[in-house]
Amino acid sequence: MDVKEISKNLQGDEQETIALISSLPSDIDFNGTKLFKYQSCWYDNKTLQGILNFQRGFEPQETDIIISSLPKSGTTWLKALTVALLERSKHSTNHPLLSDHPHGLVPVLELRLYTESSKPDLTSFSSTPRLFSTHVPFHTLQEALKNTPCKVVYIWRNVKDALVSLWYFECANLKVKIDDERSLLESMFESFCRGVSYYGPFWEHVLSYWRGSLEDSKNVLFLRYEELKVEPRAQVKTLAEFLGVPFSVEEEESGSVEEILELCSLDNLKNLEINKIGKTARGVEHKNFFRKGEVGDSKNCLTPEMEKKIDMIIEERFRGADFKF
Ligand code: PAP
Repeated sequence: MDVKEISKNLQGDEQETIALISSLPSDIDFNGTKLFKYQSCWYDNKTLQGILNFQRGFEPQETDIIISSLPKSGTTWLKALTVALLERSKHSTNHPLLSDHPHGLVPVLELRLYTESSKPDLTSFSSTPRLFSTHVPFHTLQEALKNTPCKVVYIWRNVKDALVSLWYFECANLKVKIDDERSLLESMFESFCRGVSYYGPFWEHVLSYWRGSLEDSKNVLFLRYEELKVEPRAQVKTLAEFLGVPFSVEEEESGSVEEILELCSLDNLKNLEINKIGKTARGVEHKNFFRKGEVGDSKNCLTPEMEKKIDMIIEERFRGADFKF
């Protein structure tokens, strides 16, 4: 698709948009999709349109909460936990998680709300706080937030596990057998290592939020999937405090933390009727978002050479950052 076609769907500022997209470097990812490099990360044209609309048109409110992640890094889990934390006093029965998938409850700004327009109708998000999500890196998000001190929660995951998770997800969506698609994993791996991958390179992404959390720890929380797996209780309490809804002593004593963890557990979410049968607004089957949720599962799929190459890239790119990786 050429730049003129891309600009066709954009609202306002068309000349500026044409000039902007024409000036961007482009490349091809593992499945032949043309990606554009914008603010140091890569997007297909539709996502890029959504991002530009989002940056131009979003009117943030100080009470907004934005969940952010690279795809396949624990987004669904974090969305469920956040909804469960915020809604815990309101819903003893009829919980929102029983009637919609976490992605339905917390839409992705650039992939759902801002795809067609820089002024989507957000009146259905009238309750406070408004809860949204994004996959864009921190610097790109900041432009959309326009200095408004919203709460941003970022989750990231061992990139080898995220890569393998993405492979399974693609195969499930394409309804192809994983064993027949080894070459797909190899192509994804190449794109991933080159840094030319959807929303990647992962190192730009993770480091952007890491720096953001160091600069503004009051408003940016940096979580890790593996830590949430190892010490869910402590991590969920940290999340609740960060969001301004800490657990009271009575709640802790009555088992409220455990209830939320159980409600949002992989097994529980996977077995909810709504997640067994439904589809997202983009047509993805809800069940495809729930698989094993294991730390280190990539070992079963990547060759030792692949692992070594990713480890070397991580080591080099994250050198100097003092977080566990
Ligand atoms: P998304 O980017 O498409 O939203 P995301 O939710 O970030 O996907 O990641 C999906 C992974 O989270 C899957 O990992 P796996 O392929 O290694 O199994 C999925 O199983 C896992 N996951 C989903 N829900 C939960 C949960 N409640 N607890 C733990 N892991 C979960």
